[in-house]
Amino acid sequence: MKATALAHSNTALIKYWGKKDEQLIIPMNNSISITIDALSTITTVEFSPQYTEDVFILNDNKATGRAYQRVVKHLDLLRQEAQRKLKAKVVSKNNFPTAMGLASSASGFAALTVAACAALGLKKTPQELSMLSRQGSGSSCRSIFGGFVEWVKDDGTGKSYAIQLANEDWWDLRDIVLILEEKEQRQYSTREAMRLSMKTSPFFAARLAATESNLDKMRRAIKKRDFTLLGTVAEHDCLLMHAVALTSNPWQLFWTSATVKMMKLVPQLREKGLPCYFTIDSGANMHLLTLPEHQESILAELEKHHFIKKIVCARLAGGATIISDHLF
Ligand code: 2P0
Repeated sequence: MKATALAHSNTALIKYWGKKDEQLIIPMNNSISITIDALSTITTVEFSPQYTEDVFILNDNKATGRAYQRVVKHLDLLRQEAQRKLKAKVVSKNNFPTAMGLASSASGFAALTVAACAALGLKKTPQELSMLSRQGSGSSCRSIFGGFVEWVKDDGTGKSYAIQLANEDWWDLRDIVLILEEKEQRQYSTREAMRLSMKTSPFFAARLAATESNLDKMRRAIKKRDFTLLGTVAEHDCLLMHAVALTSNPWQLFWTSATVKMMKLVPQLREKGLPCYFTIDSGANMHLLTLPEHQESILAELEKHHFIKKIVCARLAGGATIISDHLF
């Protein structure tokens, strides 16, 4: 009863921000993302009578507190599905430092769901895996799939899961991940920030009203491989999400001065004839979206700016998969 899975992180082009159901993690709006290869998690799960309690080891450290509790809760959900009671050992490794302020819950919960279901002998379709993963961490339901992915808030029957809009070979988009701050400086967890935004920001409803049309534009941009449309809409939706966060009570500002510097640089790069657009999640770091033919020139420009701490170049990746090399 042991299995190992590999899953990649994803970058939201239309953001998930606000839950209709906090327990089941049903979002207020559909979201669209790309699954990217540079940030990934490998997780091995083993269920065995030899374990007297669940153990979770992340990047060689035994997890405790909230991180541990979230994993145990997710294992409980999967055990319930399989009608098993065995405790598990979970060993997980990110190929990027967790403290870098980059999302690890998406790749983390997708890998955990796929590995644990296989270890429990649960035969699940990708759609079912996506629904299970969603209950661990919302954005992870998109990482079950590769390429371009939409998380559907409700399929008409009350079910919420991700679907693939196009696979990773459809369009060679590039996501240049700019590490601007190496330590997370958040006052609130993303989960809490989302809750505060929904409860208190007068802009929450306005963003929600704009989202249907932005989703339509994004689907069209992907279908037609229209980079200007994709970039413009992604940048706009990112700013809508941050405007909501900023106008919540207490207010949430995820950017640092380095983020703002970088935001101002992006239109200047475009004026120099380098097509690129930014998107930012609930942190200070930035994703710069571009096309392969412009990547080298953009990197040469970015090298001039020493406030950028690290650059990770990503391409689109496939969905979460079982792999044969176990971590223990
Ligand atoms: C997204 N984020 O669409 C948005 C944009 C952050 C900013 O999904 O509470 O860690 O576990 O469902 O999935 C991060 O939220 O939150 C996220 P939970 P999650 O990518």
